[in-house]
Amino acid sequence: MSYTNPEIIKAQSALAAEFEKLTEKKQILRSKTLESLYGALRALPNDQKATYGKELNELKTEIMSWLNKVEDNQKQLPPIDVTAPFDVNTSKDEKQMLLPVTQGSIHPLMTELQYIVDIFGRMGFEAVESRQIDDDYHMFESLNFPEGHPARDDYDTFMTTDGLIAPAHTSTMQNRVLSERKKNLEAGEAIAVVIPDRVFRNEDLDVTHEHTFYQFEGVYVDKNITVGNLIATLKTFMSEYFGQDLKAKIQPFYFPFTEPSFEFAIERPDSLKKGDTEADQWLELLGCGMIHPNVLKAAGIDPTIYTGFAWGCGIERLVMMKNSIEDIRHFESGKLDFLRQFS
Ligand code: FA5
Repeated sequence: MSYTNPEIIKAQSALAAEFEKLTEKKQILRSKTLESLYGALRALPNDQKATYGKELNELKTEIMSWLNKVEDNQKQLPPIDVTAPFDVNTSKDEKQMLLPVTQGSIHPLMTELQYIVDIFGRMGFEAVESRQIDDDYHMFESLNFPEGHPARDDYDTFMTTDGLIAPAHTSTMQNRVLSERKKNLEAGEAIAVVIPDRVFRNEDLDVTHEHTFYQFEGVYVDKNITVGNLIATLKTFMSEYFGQDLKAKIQPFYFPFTEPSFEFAIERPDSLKKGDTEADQWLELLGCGMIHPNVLKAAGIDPTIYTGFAWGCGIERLVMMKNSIEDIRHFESGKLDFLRQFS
């Protein structure tokens, strides 16, 4: 295939070289080179998207043809007994291979998660994965929720019989990232981390509430950090993510691990409007605030020298806003007609 875009031409030969070296050939679909081309597509002005996107699709088709070729070469079909009655030589597995197969695609939440991490990467934030099982210290104690604190009820989640917890928020990672990176501060550098992962809650389900969903946490600490830095960071992210300036509202809230604490909401599109009251017009996207001095102390950071902010944002709700998706439960439904709209 011949391409005209210099970026795609360069990526094509880099991908071909990468493909040559891979033992697990399918890994080529996860190549950073390919991902960054998709990242670049999203960042392009609308009038350039069509040409670039067309070449990118052609490149993807070319890569699929490399994979198909490898698969064909690997297929060693056993000799057929032509005298046998119909089909007896075909094993169940082989029959499945003969059925028409449609190519799968990356789940829209994972594509968006990657995009979010890319944006923060460009803003100087390092990405760290959270975890799907944790302990009471990280989920509560280190976040200034002592035993018996009433706000623990807001994070009602699943527990194993021996007391391990399926985290209800990505804040469960705050103490770890702060403790591990306090040396950055001593070296005169800020701590700037974004932490995406799956979280779990005992929740009444509705169009904007799931029991299992994705969040990304942000943690930033340095000298002289203020609420102004927090708001500027979130607004920069939101306008980059949505590609436009949005009507946003920041209102006071309470979290044990931030002081002051806020909720950040943006105006709901019509498809997500619930009713006519003022509160119905807004969709809460994230919780945020200035990291509580006790949380900094628990990580060995002196709150009289350093200050910082943190936030935790629901990824499904962001994607819903961007694509006017009316029900959060579509994401986990496995409905192909829903998923195909994103491939
Ligand atoms: C928290 O989870 C805090 N950890 C956020 C935080 C982090 C505050 C750091 C301060 C500093 P909250 O419970 O409000 O806060 O959830 C944060 C976001 O997750 C919500 O704004 C929403 O976008 C999303 N979210 C919460 N519950 C659900 C749910 N059941 N289904 C889908 N998204 C949800």
